[in-house]
Amino acid sequence: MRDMTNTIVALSTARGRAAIAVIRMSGDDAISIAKKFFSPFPAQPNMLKVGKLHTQYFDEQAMCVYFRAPHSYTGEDTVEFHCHGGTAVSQAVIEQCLLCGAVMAQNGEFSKRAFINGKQNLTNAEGIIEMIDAETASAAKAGANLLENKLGCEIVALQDKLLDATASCEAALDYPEEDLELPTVQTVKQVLQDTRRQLSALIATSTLGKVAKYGIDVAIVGAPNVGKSSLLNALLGCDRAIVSDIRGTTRDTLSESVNYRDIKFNFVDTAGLQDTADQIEAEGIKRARKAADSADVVLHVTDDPNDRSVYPTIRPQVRIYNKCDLYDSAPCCVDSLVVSAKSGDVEIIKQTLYDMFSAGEIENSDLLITNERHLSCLQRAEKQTAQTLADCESATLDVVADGLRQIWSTLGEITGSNAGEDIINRIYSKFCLGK
Ligand SMILES: Nc1nc2c(ncn2[C@@H]2O[C@H](COP(=O)(O)OP(=O)(O)O)[C@@H](O)[C@H]2O)c(=O)[nH]1
Ligand SMILES: [Mg+2]
Repeated sequence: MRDMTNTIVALSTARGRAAIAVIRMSGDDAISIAKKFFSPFPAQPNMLKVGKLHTQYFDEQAMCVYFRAPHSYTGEDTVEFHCHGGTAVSQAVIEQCLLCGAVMAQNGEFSKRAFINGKQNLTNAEGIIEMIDAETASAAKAGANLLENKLGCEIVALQDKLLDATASCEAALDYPEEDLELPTVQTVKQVLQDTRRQLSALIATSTLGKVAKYGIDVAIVGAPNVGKSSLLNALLGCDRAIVSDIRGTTRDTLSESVNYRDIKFNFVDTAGLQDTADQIEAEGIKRARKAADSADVVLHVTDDPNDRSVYPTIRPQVRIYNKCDLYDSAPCCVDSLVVSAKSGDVEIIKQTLYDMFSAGEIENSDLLITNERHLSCLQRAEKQTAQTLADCESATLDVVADGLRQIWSTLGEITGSNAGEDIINRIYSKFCLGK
């Protein structure tokens, strides 16, 4: 592990031209280093103070605030300089910090120190990453819930009950003469059944969690010239794909996302499906099939009201009858959504998909599993719970106690109370520099 005793520095705001830049320094020497070139240094912590920041190249009018350990993000003494933005100023300030004894921080090192100093757990950290990466309100909300430690609290509560159960097993094993074995197994079974129920409920939220975090992948497929590309443009509200009445215009897949309400839709327009001798078109059709098979849902577009064909895919599909403007009265297609890409009104498609994936429930959901690492720990813990429940019937109490410890430890990987250094490093390396 990297030396935690040195003082680290990094730019915390985005690089490039901007109104201000924030440079953050954390560690035992942060305050003494800052005092060497910023004056007047703030008289007390947590207060921004205007002053002169002296660099090798120029003096900068800046603001400075410091936080005393442990009352800072990292849990260490921390200093922040709020300077003019742009590359040269922040670079000069960082150089000044380095000259006076700081070292460059690594990606996520401030947050990693916060973790090591007990200021945050791994789920908090992952919540921060999800919030920074969020492109929709629902993705940000899922991150905020993690940051608020909702999952962490639920996991710790589960772990507490498992620990109590383990303790009662150990008591029964230590004092066999008291004849505690039978009542202990009954209590343990109850705890395991409750744990299993809670784990299954958490795992079940991951379907909606995926929608909140990544959005819904939608492939648009169908015969040539039915209006797939026109539909994509209408769904996006912009002229993205080339539209023409020449068959085979779209040869490659074309992906574009759009937010609808608080959800991201990732649409893929594809080459029209037909028998073809053209090698490039054939490749396009292959890609279309692949896009359909990896989508969450397939829009099977047709311009023939009598077409009842089903697109061959294992994914759910919605039939879209396009070009309804060609008819005086729109034909009735019970099992299709009737639209006109030409008119641009395709709201019904987005609304149908939104409802199909219960996206409206995201807003009211308290906690969604959005992180694959969490999901895999929960699934592993659930398997171990099922096994330990089976052991309650057939194995000895020491085997059951072992099982309980295993579940406890798997759950601990989620919050990081029991995570290996490689996992911790992997998570924090995903952070930006300066976070
Ligand atoms: N009348 C009418 N024509 C449409 C509509 N959508 C597409 N078209 C026309 O159908 C032809 C093929 O459209 P395009 O989007 O390229 O179809 P694709 O091959 O399925 O991608 C073009 O001439 C479009 O202008 C529609 O809703 N109404
Ligand atoms: Mg097309």
